[in-house]
Amino acid sequence: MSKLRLVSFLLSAAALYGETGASAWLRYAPLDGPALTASRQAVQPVLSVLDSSPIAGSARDEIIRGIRGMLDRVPRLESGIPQESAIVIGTLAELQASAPTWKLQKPDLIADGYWLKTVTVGRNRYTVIAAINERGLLYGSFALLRKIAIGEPVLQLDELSNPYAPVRWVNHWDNLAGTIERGYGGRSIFWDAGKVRGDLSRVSDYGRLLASLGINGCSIDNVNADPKIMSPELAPQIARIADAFRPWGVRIAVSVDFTSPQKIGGLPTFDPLDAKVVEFWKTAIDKLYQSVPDLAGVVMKADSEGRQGPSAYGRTHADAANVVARALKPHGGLIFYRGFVYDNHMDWNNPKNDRGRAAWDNFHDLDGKFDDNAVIQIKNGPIDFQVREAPSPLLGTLEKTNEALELQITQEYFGQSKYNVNLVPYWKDTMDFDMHAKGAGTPVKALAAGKVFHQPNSGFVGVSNIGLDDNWSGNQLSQGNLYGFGRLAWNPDLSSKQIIDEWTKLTFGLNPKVVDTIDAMQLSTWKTFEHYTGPLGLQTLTDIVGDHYSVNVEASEYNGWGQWHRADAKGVGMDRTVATGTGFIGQYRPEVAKVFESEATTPDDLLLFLHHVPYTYKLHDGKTVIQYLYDAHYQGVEEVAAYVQQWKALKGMVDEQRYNQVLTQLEYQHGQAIVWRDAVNVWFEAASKIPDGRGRVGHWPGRVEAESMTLAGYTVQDWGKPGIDPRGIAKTPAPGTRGAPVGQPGPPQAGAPGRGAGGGRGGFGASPPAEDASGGKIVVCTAGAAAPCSASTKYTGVAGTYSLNVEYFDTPNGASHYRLFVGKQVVDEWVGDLRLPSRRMDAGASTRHTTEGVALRPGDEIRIEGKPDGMETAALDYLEILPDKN
Ligand code: GCV
Repeated sequence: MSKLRLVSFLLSAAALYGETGASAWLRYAPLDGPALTASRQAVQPVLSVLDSSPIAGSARDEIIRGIRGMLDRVPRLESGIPQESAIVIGTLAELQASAPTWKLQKPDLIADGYWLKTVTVGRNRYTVIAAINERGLLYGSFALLRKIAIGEPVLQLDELSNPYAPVRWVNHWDNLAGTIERGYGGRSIFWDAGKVRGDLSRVSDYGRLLASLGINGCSIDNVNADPKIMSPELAPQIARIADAFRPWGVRIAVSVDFTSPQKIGGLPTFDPLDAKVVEFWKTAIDKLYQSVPDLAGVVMKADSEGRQGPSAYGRTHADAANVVARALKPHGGLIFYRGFVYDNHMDWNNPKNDRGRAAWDNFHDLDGKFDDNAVIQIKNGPIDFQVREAPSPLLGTLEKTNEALELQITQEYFGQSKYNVNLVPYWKDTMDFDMHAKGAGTPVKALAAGKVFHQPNSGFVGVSNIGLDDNWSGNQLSQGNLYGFGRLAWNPDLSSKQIIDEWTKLTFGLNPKVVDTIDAMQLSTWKTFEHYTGPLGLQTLTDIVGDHYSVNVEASEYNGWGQWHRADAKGVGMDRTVATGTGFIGQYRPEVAKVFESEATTPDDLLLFLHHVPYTYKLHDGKTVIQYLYDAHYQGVEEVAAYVQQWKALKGMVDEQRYNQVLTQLEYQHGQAIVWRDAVNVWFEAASKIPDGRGRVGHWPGRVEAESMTLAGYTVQDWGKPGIDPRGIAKTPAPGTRGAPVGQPGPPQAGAPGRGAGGGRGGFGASPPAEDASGGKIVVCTAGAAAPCSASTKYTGVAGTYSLNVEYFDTPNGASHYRLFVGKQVVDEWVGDLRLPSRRMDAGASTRHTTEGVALRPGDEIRIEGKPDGMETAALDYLEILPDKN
């Protein structure tokens, strides 16, 4: 065995034992079998790079790294056109100069695009990576390596790939302190304690990941911008980030605060039409460009969620965007002005109020008033990245303005880093939606890319999900969302299947069983998540005034944030029709509005997003809405349970470290899906008073409520009766109470997980909703660690082997210790030390511990002992005794 082979062998053996996920989809794992043979035949171990730019240098290093990793060969570097078979990287101009006889021409190649072309000259075969600019060379190199890694033939290539849109950016909501708003992958790779980090090696690693997807821009600070980002002392530090990204062709942008002229410039005003304000922006932007000459531009959030904007002076969003656009113009920079503008203090009692209308209401009249380097950045849905929304009508409205589609890669409302939800099918759904903006055939993707109305500065922006965690995104699988965003931004015509399949192969290897299992799972996760969190367009029924994670059916109601679903005793859904509702549907072009206006033609999965219907309303298949809600939640749980089993079947085929991490994640998600199912179903059954036709809701086989067990030290806490908040039941609210939510929600806190107290029964400080606890009650141990508490029950079923599920509450303020006994024997023990998003004892903290294979006989005593820690009370919800599946 050669030395190199030995090294690769050891590396691959180590890889099977453990991978951290740090290499993400750029693992370049050694190939074997036919894939290795075919690629070794096709890929020449000689490389010549005609271009001398640093970006082409990255391409060169990447090709060497990739071939070395996958094919166990170290390519020899040559210059010019080698007289032997080789990989040749060069711009078309360079290729034409060095190899005029090849007559390489590709008139349809555009900036950043690449052409992979095999040229045969005599006995020599050249794999050519051609482009018209440096970035194209890098992107083409990554494309070639991707093909090799996923086992595609590369012997005879003739493949042109141009980017679908010029703008392919990621935004970061990183705070200068180093925290990340809605970030679940650790602290910021850019910032720490108000400064740019000393060690930016992760930034350059990240640049490499972005470049592999063709992403060419990255904003480095939160859109809830800290005015200090414009302070002169930060400029040279920001320049270091730009330096780290530059070899990867990624240009940086900064998010700026609209009040900067006042807060940083010391002016008495930030009125965009004031001459001094105009001067401030010009000078400040000029200074930034002195430090970062290739700055891509700025991002701005104004008049939104407590941030000040042009309305302070009666000015328009166009006035606001243009004052900055004009400062950027001489440098070729763009401003991304966010369309996410709405009033978060709306009167919830007024049935005509609708946050969904806000983006269109704010921007459609301004079409044509924005400068040509201003881009309106529009979230995919009119509310806020919910599990399913109709596409924002504003996307189909602007004809004379650049627009960009904003997607959220970070899973704020999708279980954060705890759940496995692949968002590619969701994004595809939006991107392919025909807005009929110019007759049929104008899908969102084409509008966002500026193809329909010929806007040159358009494209796709994703709110990124990465941080300093080894695996980037807080878990192994969420990396697939960054990958998917990048691939879609490059080519939204790719299918979900193709993108997910590529990612699976790159991330977990080519074993067909592994690939088929993960592909099928990832393709279905969005719908699974929808089933147990927000079917029929209900949106995510999550704690929107708290952690945006825990189930909390009513958190969206009775407050000004406007994520209302208006479920009451008779029906559910937002009436957004023109005829009787908020008129939102009228914001679509007539062809789309016609479909949405009628309940009969609205697709079932958007029904409750667009209509208020009685619980007995029949869906297209004849099932009632209420029964569908019950069934979907049961279905979602079964689907997650199946993921656990499917993943277990991959044991030994995925390295142990990632195998175990994913298994733990899926098992946890299964427990949470049950919590969601029960809370939502119990709430709707209580509200509608229509029982589940299949008799499941409220009847859980094998469940023993903790409060009904024999308790020693534990005391019972009663969370009340599930159902509609009295504010929703009151027919005529007392004078003066209309529109006065309890505890006005505050603006979002940078880096904090919620929006302060108020609204529904959510928010910190408020007691958790009754349906968060099985039976509305839990038991808590307040005796302290010195005197553990216990809850016991006598087993009365038939003898056999069982799984024991203990549902307990894991809060961040302690690590309680649990022991599970059968008779005198300890059959399991564990510590409640998960880092969950939930900050209080509620559904988000409710956690399931499963002990499989426990032999039970009638009369056995099952005892759970809980030892509290810190502020955590070793609280228990229930014990469940279920026949063992294995
Ligand atoms: C950066 C939602 C999120 C906020 C985010 C905001 C936005 O409201 O909860 O954290 O703020 O969207 O997109 O500006």
